[in-house]
Amino acid sequence: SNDKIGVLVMSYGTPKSMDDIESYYTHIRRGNPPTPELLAELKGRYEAIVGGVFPLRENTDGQVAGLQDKLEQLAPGKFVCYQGLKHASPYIEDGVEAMAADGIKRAVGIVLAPHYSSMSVGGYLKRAKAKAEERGIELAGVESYHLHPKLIEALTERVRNGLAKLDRTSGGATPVKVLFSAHSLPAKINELGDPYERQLLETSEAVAGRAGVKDWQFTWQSAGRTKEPWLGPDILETLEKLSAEGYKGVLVAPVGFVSDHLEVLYDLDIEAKQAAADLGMALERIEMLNRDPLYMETLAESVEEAAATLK
Ligand code: FEC
Repeated sequence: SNDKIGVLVMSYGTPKSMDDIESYYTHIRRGNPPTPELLAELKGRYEAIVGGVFPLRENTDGQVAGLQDKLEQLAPGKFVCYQGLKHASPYIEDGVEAMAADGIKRAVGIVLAPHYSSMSVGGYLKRAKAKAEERGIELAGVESYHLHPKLIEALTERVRNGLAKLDRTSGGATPVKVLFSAHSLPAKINELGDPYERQLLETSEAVAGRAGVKDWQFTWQSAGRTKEPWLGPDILETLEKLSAEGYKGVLVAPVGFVSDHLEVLYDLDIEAKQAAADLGMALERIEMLNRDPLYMETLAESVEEAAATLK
């Protein structure tokens, strides 16, 4: 057996290639293939951003490597990281199998998303725990780290830099609104007492407070293409309102995401930016965390804390 603690680092996953988009989308839709229209629309969005590379893969690889380095500094020889993806290979279950093959008996599961929802992080942890149990591995899950001081510090720095950039690119346009955002989820989560919305507001408030931003609000983005109601208002609706209220500049801070990927590079940088321009507003977005050292420390410290609960 292996005395090291396995760290299952979980992320969303992205297609391997343009030809792989259909099977990836089918997995997201729990085995239901998308209609030709939906598939064409998604392919169009990837074509607009990728240029042959799916950035989420490289960013997740970098985050896993960065976390391993940070854990090695904190506690030499104690932890070994494995990757497990929700919708692509290596899947969450593959990551647990790899730990089992290495003789790992104790593990921590952490998701590259700071806020807990039963429909997001809860789903990842459920799959990880089920497989770990089957393989006789004790696994402690990190549910959220949305108020970790180093995460707040990293985001605060990005909001400050983003405001300076917006000021430069817009020629000092005012007034400016800071829009915190995250991936929408079906509205029914709130009836289930889900902490997702509350945690997102807590992160937004903490960052706005530290950055000295008074004029901010929270909005949703990237709602799914299904008939059920999703949490709103959506960012495109919010932009229309802001324009009607006389705003000239918008800084988007997508605090629910930690990486450059489709939902940021397309939904914000292309779609929302164009919508803002059509409404006469300048729009910039904060830089994503990717492999930021403060984010790596946030993850490493959260892993150590969870590891302390293992038998
Ligand atoms: O760059 C990439 O290749 C992947 C970008 C990507 C990230 C991401 C994160 C989250 N999602 C969340 C929830 C949902 C729900 C549905 C849903 C659907 C999609 C589709 C694509 C997609 N998501 Fe995603 N998501 C990313 C990509 N997501 C593509 C399918 C087309 C579309 O609807 O746009 C709806 C599923 C259904 O139809 O039933 C729900 C949540 C996150 C943030 C937390 C996390 O990272 O896990 C929540 C990145």
